[in-house]
Amino acid sequence: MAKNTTKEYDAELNKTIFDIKHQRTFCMIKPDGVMRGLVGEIIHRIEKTGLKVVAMKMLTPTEEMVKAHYPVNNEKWIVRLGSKAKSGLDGLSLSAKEVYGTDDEKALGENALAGLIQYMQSGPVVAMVVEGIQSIDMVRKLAGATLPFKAEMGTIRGDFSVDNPIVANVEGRSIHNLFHASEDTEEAEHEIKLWFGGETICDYSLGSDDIMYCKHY
Ligand code: IDP
Ligand code: MG
Repeated sequence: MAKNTTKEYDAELNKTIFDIKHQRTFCMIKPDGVMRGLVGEIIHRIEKTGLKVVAMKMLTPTEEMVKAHYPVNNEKWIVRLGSKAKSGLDGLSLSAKEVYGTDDEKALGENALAGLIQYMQSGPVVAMVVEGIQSIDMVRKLAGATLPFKAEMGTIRGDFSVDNPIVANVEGRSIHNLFHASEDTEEAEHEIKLWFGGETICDYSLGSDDIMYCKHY
């Protein structure tokens, strides 16, 4: 039977709720977001939901860090990048061969990855750890779809970017989509460790916690 008061929660359930409330994700304002002066706007959107920034820094990533950040040796992920490039042609009467010179998803993915590695080193980024209820999915929702021209209005990528893989790939660069967010728990753990390993993740309460939730942990 469902338990309906916090007093009834047993220790195990308490731990589950604690883990949900304190889920951590990694996100990053990419160089185009910083150079367009959107740092405050993007952080504001995260904070407005009730999620909490618990670590943050600005730096220009090295090639080594970018290659450690993205799964550059994962063929499945590279093919997925290629399929995203292809999906830029959806609804257009153009073929991948015509526009990109190939319709091979691995080749398209490798091409996109080369541009991505350059793009991520092209200026300072703001790296963050964000904590809160299902923060991984929440921050992905705030980000919007990878391809800006497909991202819903109301999302960071939808509201502030219009890039399209046809243009990006023909120009030999990455899609400029302002913002990165971990896709799942495995990515979040890897990225938090990579960018903030050995550094302090802050522990504090928000004033709004009292209003949003009934119980503190
Ligand atoms: P995500 O950032 O939404 O998680 P991923 O598929 O993990 O999307 O791709 C990583 C990044 O690679 C994207 O955010 C974007 O900057 C870039 N990218 C994705 N597809 C393409 C493409 O077709 N051409 C160029 N860059 C791309
Ligand atoms: Mg991704």
